[in-house]
Amino acid sequence: VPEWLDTGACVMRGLAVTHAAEMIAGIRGIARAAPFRRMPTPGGGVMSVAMTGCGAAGWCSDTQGYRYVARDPRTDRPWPPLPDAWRELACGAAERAGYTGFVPDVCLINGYRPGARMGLHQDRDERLDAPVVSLSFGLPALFLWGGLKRTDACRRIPLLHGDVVVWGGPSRLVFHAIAPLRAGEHPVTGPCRYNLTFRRVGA
Ligand code: MD5
Ligand code: FE
Repeated sequence: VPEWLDTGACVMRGLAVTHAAEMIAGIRGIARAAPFRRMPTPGGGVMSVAMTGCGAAGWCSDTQGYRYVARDPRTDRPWPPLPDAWRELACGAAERAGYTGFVPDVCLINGYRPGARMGLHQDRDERLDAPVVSLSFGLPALFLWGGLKRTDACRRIPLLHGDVVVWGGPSRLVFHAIAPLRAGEHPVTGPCRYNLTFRRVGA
């Protein structure tokens, strides 16, 4: 049941909960081939969130900036394939939110440990005419959802194990952030939160 946050954006509470164990096993398999890593930022820092990914390209940050690259810079190998079952789950979630024909070609996987956070940003390195589908697993996070201007006030939206969010249309370029993860233990993930975002990068 989609719960609309704004035009184009909705949360479907618990939609992915039955897929959690299998998807977390999948994440661990991907991480064996393309390890989680904390990336440098253009500003000279290091991200507190650890990242990996799968599909046609992977998102990278370094001193040069942000971009998608076809090979993992750490291994010089292609990213692991995007599992068909993941693509179908993301496509089905987008469809429930009214986005028909969404075919993601990448999945970015964020790993949060207690204290990890993501600063206020927009996602604009992908195709902006496609939605982003986000799945959360493990420890709860506080999602801060702003507006189209960096200075717009943020709403605080908890994201829990199994929640699915779809952002598209007028909500695609909204500024957003994740507050520092609070310490805890989750029965499926342990002291960790995973966020998977499905996106379209290619034609
Ligand atoms: C997370 N990840 O929980 C968040 C949730 C990211 C990121 O922000 O870029 O990896 S996904 C939130 C998101 C994605 C695309 C658009 C919008 C939100 N939005 O317009 O609000 O690790
Ligand atoms: Fe984002």
